[in-house]
Amino acid sequence: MKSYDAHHLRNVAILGHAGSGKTSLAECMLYESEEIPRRGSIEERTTTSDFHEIEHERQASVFASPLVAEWRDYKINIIDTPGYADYIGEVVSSMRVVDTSIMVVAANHGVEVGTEALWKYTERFRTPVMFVVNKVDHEHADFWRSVDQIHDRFGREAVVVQYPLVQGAGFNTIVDVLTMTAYVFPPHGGKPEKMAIPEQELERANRLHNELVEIVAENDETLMDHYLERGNLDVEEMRQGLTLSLIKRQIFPIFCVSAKLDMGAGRIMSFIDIVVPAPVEMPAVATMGGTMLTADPTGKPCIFVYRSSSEANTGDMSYFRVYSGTITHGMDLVNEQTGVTERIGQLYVMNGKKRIEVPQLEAGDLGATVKLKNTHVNNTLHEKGLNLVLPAIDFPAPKVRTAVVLAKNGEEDKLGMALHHLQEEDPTLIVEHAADLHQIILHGQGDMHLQAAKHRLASRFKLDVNFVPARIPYQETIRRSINTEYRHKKQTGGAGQFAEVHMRVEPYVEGMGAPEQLQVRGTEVHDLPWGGKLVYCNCIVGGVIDQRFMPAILKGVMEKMQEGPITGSHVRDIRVSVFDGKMHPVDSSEAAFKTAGRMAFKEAFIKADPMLLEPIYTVDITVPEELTGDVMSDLPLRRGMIEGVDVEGHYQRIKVLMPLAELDTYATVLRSMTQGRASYTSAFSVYQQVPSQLQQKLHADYVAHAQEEA
Ligand SMILES: Nc1nc2c(ncn2[C@@H]2O[C@H](COP(=O)(O)OP(=O)(O)O)[C@@H](O)[C@H]2O)c(=O)[nH]1
Ligand SMILES: [Mg+2]
Repeated sequence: MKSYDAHHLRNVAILGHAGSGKTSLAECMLYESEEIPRRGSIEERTTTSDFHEIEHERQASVFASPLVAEWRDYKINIIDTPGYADYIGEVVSSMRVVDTSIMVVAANHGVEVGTEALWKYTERFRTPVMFVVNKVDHEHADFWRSVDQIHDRFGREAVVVQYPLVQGAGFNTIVDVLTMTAYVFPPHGGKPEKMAIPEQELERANRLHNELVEIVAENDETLMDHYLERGNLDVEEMRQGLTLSLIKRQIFPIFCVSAKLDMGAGRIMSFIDIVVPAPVEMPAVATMGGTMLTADPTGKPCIFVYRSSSEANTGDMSYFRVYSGTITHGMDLVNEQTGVTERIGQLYVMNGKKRIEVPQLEAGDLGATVKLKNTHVNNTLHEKGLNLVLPAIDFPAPKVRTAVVLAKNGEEDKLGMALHHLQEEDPTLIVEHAADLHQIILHGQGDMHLQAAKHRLASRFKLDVNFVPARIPYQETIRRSINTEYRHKKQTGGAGQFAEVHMRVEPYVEGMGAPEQLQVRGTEVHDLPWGGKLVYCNCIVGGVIDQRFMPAILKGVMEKMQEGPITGSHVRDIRVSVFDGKMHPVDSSEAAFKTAGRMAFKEAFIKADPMLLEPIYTVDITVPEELTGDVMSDLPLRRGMIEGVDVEGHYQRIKVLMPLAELDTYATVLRSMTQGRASYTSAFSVYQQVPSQLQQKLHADYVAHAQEEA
């Protein structure tokens, strides 16, 4: 494949609700541009884009697939993205490096939840958008209803460029009101015959044509002048005007296709070539230091890595966009984040699992190379001597979690490495080695996302794992002050153990006074790694406990703070004052005092009105108006505390505080309650008291399992 410059490159991402036909459309584009000899289908599991086993099993895309089509004098880089919200990470990283979004809407369903969610991302990334209404051959296709919904949800800037002459089974003609031509397709699709628009359609076609011309003219003063003078715009003026309006998001043209019948993809590619902005026409990209990068092939070489993958088919690859300069095989580039110099080996463009070697990649292009050793997603690489960092992709925070356990022991190291790999490839998958919970926890975007990770562990890394519920990181504290004494005495064979400790255990609050009626000789304040404090006061008088045993007592207390008496959870916000005790001239030792310290603390804690705390999250739920009532009335059942409701277009946003214990199942609950039409984000907020009944139950469970000996 030859090298293309930034005037002859186009970068598009195909977006849309799951099942709208993105992968099928991409397949048509590859087939029509003769990139592939045969058109694959979802049903036969033969598309270029969905080549992973899991995608075949599910008959749906899981990964974003970089593809490439050469159409006339242009190279179109296409990233086919998955539609399910669970794989949003793949969409976000793709959108970061393309210029234009193609939003596919299925004519039989119209605007769906996914369409709306993805629309928000096009706003965030400020990409031009083309709508493609697919499946106009479908028996329930309603192109005009889809257009109405697009207008309603995304504004009047969405304008019809094409419409089907007849929908459903009889579909074979597209009326194009930009070229004012009817494209009539042969029964098996492909190349259409250009015909005059039928007489009876002319009125509608002319009206739509004029609407299109007017909106283009409105967006540019010079064009408006010409339009007013002549009552029309010539072809070149229309092209210029459309490109400018697309860039400024003042127009969202609507096209129609049947990907199933291969009717319409060619015309979409021609529009992409001629009208959709080239990388050079897009606004310059600012680096973190404020340097502006334009798609200049003679500029300083600079690339940004947006994706990394490890495939049996292709090997490990790093995917990047060239933001400036020209990248050639064998070039040395400095990774600004890791400081390492990487030699770029072979350069490729990808068509699904097929790698096509290219001699060079110019500014504005997308490409791949064999995985660079010390380079990760979000890294910027550039020529030596520069100092450029492109802004990182802002991946959405995880929504669900599960604990991972190996089906068989002995593969712990392998699992650790495999999980590291998965996280490297997919930054929306977060691996947490939760030492306090004794679990490895996987955080992801949804159940399907986690299941895909499990599938990948099995297929790519030959690791069999099970998912079990993630434990809740409860915390324990007390509400009352208690004095206690504990004597540890043991005679085992010759040597004995002896230590007696008297301590006061109190709830710690910021700014509290010194321990009453005790003489404080020293105070240590320990910030606990899990939050909260332990304050340790030495109140020993007359040397009843030797100074050298004081740290041992603290150690014992700390041991119990790590694994609290109520549920084995971390303990926080405690003041311990050791004020009396006894030693034995021979049998006292650090070990004995440590045990005495631990046991004294435990006994005091249990008597000091202990309280269990649980993590509470702020949950921000977005739900279609008509479902708000259902969602709101369900929240109290999940111990949700509603904080407020806001209106956002056709949606309502409910802000609610919810315990993590409930949130863990909420993704599934909300999906089934709203057929997937609601979504949420969540973030840790505070620790709050667990209801006493639940505390009693958790304590009983813990006591039944835990055994402790002094
Ligand atoms: N009737 C009809 N079905 C289509 C069309 N395009 C795709 N499909 C079917 O819709 C389903 C989803 O297609 P796919 O390309 O995987 O959608 P994606 O999830 O958006 O990538 C598959 O069963 C396709 O065969 C079309 O133009 N007409
Ligand atoms: Mg797909």
